Amino acid sequence: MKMLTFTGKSPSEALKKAKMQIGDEGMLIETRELRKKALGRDGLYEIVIGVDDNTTVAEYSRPKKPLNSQQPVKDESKDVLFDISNAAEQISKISQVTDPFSQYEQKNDFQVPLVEPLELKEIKSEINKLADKVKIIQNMFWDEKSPNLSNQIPPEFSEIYRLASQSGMNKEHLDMLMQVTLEHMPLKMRENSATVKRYFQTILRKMVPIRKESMPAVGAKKVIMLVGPTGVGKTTSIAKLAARYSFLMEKKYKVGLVVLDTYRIGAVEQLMQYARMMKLGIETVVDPPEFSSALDSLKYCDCILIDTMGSSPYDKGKIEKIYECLHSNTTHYEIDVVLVMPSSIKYDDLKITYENFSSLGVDTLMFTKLDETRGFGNIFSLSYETKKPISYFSVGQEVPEDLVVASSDFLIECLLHGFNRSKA
Ligand SMILES: Nc1nc2c(ncn2[C@@H]2O[C@H](COP(=O)(O)OP(=O)(O)OP(=O)(O)O)[C@@H](O)[C@H]2O)c(=O)[nH]1
Ligand SMILES: [Mg+2]
Repeated sequence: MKMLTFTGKSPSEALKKAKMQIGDEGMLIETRELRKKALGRDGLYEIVIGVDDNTTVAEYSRPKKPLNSQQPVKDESKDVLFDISNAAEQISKISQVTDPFSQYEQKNDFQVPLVEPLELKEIKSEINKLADKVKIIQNMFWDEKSPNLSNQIPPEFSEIYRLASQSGMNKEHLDMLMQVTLEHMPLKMRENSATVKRYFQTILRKMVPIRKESMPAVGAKKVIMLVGPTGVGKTTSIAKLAARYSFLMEKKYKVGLVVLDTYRIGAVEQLMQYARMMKLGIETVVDPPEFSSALDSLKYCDCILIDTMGSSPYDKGKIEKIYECLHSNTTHYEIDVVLVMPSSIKYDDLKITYENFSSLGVDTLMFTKLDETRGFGNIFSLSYETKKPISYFSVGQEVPEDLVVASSDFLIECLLHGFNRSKA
């Protein structure tokens, strides 16, 4: 076997040269990095290809035979099993580049020539670059410019700036995020809006506080109280959670319900119906002193879910009643207070709502009606501002399926690309 050496700015380029001279007959023996790629300087790579002694090195012309009828490369050594086409794939993986000249594809166990020649790929790549430029130009006409940052925002950032500002995100948060992205993003990544968007998406994900769902250990309890304005979906969410904990998880938990909402005719009946359907214990509380005994009578349960009366942010009386219940709790159960808010209201209104309920010691946030909303920046901003983690999302009226355990991936996907049920 003869050893031939080829060099190039990348392993792919070296392989391309090899392919031009010896076709697909050789075997990739080794890839070496002779010089690292640095700013303003190309890298230098060397590949060693083993070829049969009889192979003549010449300008390569494409084999006439279809590849699927060619002989596979002989298996001479366990370490060098790749033919050149396979090697290209391997090198791409090693050097994290896409193979710019792979001219074959796998179909039904055979390698067949790709219909897409190199020139076409190059044209496609040029079109992509052009499309990116058009997108950038379009985005330069964004309506709102940041007074503090507009001079510094490069055109490649305009798409994410537009998306984020249209999402209802608080303006200060948006400017701060742009600043962080501009400061920390590696220069190389700024070249096109797709990589800028990916980087921005990663930063956003890291900034959303999320509470991982945790279930009680043997003997322990999970007690959750849902509080929030009227009509936001508290009772529906209690029903979804009850179904999730008692039937839908790997382990089935014993669930009990408590209703504090005895103000409204029908409020108790709404939850009673769910309790009957799922065969769950349910207790009603009219006055705060009854609260502890209601919890106590559900002590056989692993999870206790407490529904409360909806209170307008300006109705301090109802919030005080809930407060009294929480403070009259003589059991040793720790109660997780979940503030439920609709995603359809503006950031400023979410903030007022949060402030009004904060006296209850909010532990986590739950956002409902994501299916009725377009922007999700308000959710991002509220959780970022309050540092309160999000525990669940409600994405529709259906019990139990329209409940999503919170994740930053899901929220940021909604924020940048809109709500998509299939990504929940
Ligand atoms: N589209 C949509 N509707 C929802 C969602 N969650 C709840 N709803 C609907 O919102 C309405 C009010 O839901 P409830 O669960 O009664 O709200 P609540 O917060 O308990 O209301 P009050 O007890 O009156 O304060 C119902 O028609 C629900 O079906 C959701 O995520 N998306
Ligand atoms: Mg209710």
